[in-house]
Amino acid sequence: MKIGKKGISFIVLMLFCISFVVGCGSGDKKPAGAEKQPEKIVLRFGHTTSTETPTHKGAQYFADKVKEKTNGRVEVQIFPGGQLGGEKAQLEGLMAGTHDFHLGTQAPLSNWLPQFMALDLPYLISSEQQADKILNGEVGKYLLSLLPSKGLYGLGWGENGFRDFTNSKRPLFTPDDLKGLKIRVMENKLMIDTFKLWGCDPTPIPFPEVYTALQQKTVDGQENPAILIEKSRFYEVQKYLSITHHFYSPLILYASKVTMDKLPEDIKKAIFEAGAEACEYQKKVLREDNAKAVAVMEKAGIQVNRLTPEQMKVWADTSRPIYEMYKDKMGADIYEKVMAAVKAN
Ligand code: EAX
Repeated sequence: MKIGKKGISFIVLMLFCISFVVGCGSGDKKPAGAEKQPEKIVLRFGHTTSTETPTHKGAQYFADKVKEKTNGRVEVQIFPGGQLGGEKAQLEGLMAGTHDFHLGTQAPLSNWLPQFMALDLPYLISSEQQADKILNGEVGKYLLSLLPSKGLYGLGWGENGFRDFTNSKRPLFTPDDLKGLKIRVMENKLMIDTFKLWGCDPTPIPFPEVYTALQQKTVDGQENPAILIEKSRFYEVQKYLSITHHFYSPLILYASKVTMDKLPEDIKKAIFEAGAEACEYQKKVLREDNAKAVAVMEKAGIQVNRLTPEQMKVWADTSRPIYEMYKDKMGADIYEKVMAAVKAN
C-alpha cells in the first residue's frame, strides 16, 4: 500500500498526540519508551486518637511500609482524631468498604463476634509479656481468623495498654470509692456490666467526644491506658488518676475485606506484611511512651494513687462474677481456651 505525503504527516501527528497523552497521564518524568505505570491506589486509614499517640505513629509506619513495599503504587492516607467516626463506626465503615484501615481496640467487636469478649475480662492478663504470648499464640490467631466472616481482616495485634481510671471527685483505692460516679466507658456490654459490679454509673461515649464530656462534666471520669490519658490531655480536665490496671486493652490493625479482596495479590501480600511490621513497631513505641506517661501527668498536677497488691485483689475479686456471667455468652470453648492460655503463660 502506498502512503502519500499527507498520510505520513497524519501518522506522525497521531504518534505525537498519543505520546503526549500517555506522558501527561502518568504525571511523572519517565525515560522515553517506559511502559505506562499502573494507576496509583489511594486507601484511607482511620483512628480515634491524636497525632501524638503510638497509635498514630503505628499508622504512619504502616503507611510508609506500604508505600515502600508497593514501590509507591499504594498511598495510605491517615485520618486521625475520629474524623471517620468513633471506633464502632469505623469498624462499620470497614465492613461496608467506605474506608480501608483502622487501628483500634477490640472492644466494639463484641457487638458482632462475642468470642472477642474473652479478652475483655477484667484482671485477666497481668503483664505485657503474657499478653504477647497469648495474642501471638493459639488464642490470638483463632480470634483474628474470625474477622473475615464479618468483612474484616486482622493484620495483627498492637497494644493500647492497661486501663486506669481518672475522675474529678476522689482517688480510688477500692471499688467502693467508685460508687455513684458517672464514668465514660467503651461501647462494650461485658465492660459495662463489670463497672456496674463496682457500683458506678457507666456511660458509653465514643472516644472522640470524651474530652468535652469530661470538661463539661457530663461524666465524672473515664478509664484508659496512661499513654492515651496523657496524649488526649484528659489530665487537664481531671483531678485524680488511679492506677487500677483493670482491663488489658489490645489494639487490632483492621483492614476492610471488601477493599482487600479487590486488590491484586502482590499488593494484598505487601499490605499484610506491612501490617504485621507496623503492629510490632506500634507496640514498641507504646511501651516506651507509656512508661513515661504517669510521671508526665503527675508533674502537670494530676494526683496519682497507686494500689497495693491487696487493694488490687479487691478490685479483681469483686469483678470476678463477670467471668461466669459471660462464659456462655462468649462461648464456653473460647472461654476455656483463654483461661488455659492465661494459666500456661
Ligand atoms: O483506641 O475508646 C477508648 O477508650 C479507646 O481506648 C480508644 O478509642 C483508643
